[in-house]
Amino acid sequence: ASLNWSYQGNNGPDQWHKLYPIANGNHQSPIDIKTKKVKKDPSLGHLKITWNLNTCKEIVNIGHSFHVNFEDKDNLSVVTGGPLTGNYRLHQFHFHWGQTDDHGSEHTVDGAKYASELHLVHWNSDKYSSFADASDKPDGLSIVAVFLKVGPPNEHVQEIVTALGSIKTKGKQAPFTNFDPSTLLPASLDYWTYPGSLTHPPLFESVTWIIYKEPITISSEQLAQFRSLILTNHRLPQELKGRQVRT
Ligand code: B30
Ligand code: ZN
Repeated sequence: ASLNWSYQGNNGPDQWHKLYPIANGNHQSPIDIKTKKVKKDPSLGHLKITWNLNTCKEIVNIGHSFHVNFEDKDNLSVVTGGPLTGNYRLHQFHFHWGQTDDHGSEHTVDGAKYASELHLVHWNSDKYSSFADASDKPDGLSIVAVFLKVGPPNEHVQEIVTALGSIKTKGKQAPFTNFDPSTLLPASLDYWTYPGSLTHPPLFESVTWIIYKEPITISSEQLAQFRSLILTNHRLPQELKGRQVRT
């Protein structure tokens, strides 16, 4: 069902619960990460990321954002290790941003907002047969998140920004190939993890979040290009409701 939720106005985030009651659930995302309350867990291993640039397929304007979609019929691009059991296959990535450079990330760190946040969306291919099948299961999805702070232009983000020129209106898509998303990762491997949800409808509580601590940079001009699609597309932090963030 194409139900008309939005980021602003009468169908904005504070109304989502009317059509999606899970919006008030116990495992909603994003959250504010309170670094003093994070639990050090020595049993958490390194995250193992194997992304193959040949699986990158197309870029699509979906109205409230744009997606870069990946071929996910086999395990060529996967994340495993860390908090995860088994292989999670890369399905798509996208960004969130705000109307001005001083906010736009979904997760916050001790209340601090970044200008943007990258989400690399993976599904559990050991247990489920597709993204759609996995997306409402408690162990169905894992999303790797990277914060972006304003700084020098990012040459890898620029490849994406340049492609936006060919998908200016909702529903448009263009080939986007040979892009290696690991060029968008920070140098440090340190991450936080917690159990949460999709950050917009259908808001399923199916996500093992993995959030890199170190941000990458994006320029003010590049953010302005994101805004030429939609002004803002982020949800505010939700209640932790007893969940534990681990590192
Ligand atoms: S997020 O990464 O938590 N922001 C969905 C995926 C990721 C997030 C939020 C929602 C999702 O699955 N939405 C419904 C299905 N999608 C297709 C898709 O592949 O992902 C349709 C859509 O928005 O319009 Cu996004
Ligand atoms: Zn997202």
